[in-house]
Amino acid sequence: MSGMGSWVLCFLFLFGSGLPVPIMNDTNWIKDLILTADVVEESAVPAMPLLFHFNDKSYYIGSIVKLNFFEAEQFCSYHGMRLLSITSNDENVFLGQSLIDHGFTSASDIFWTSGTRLPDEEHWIWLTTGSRIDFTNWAVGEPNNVGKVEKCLEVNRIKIPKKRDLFWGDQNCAGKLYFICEYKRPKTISYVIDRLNKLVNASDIEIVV
Ligand SMILES: [Ca+2]
Repeated sequence: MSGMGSWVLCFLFLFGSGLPVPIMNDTNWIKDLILTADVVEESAVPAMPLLFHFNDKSYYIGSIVKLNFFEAEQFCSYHGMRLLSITSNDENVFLGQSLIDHGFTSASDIFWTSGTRLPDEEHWIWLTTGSRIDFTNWAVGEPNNVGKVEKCLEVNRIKIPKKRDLFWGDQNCAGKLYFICEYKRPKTISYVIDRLNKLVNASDIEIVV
């Protein structure tokens, strides 16, 4: 079994055991995930999770598999984190530079945040905190709500190669993208590192779906 295949099965095992995770119980969704993971593997993205820190937050780059907005939030929360919120220019620049440092600058490197305007389809909020989005860094022409179905907020480094900060855009929430989780850093980061190590070390688990 390939390393990525093991990762996918590990992922399915974690979501299929323990706490109830309604979305993950959908068989068709699981088939989609496996198919998506095969595509991800072919694109040779980094095989290991990435973790970095800024002020009191730690961030995890979800680049193992592409998920929709809701699945991404579920992945983060299941693993003790939450989907990304960006509350300042400093944080936005830091994240942009971090993605550059880790090589996430290709056209396929687009990441879900927890930003959405689903509640009233007008005002943007961070879903995970309930806070209104005050600081923004929309790219020119965004948010453009193409097809009137773009209700969730993605970030990427595609269109501003000479700047360090993140480009923001609205996107269809059902789209499959990478994602960034965040975690309020405790006094020691050992808890987060321990959880990620468990994810990595569990890669030999085999599950029959
Ligand atoms: Ca858009």
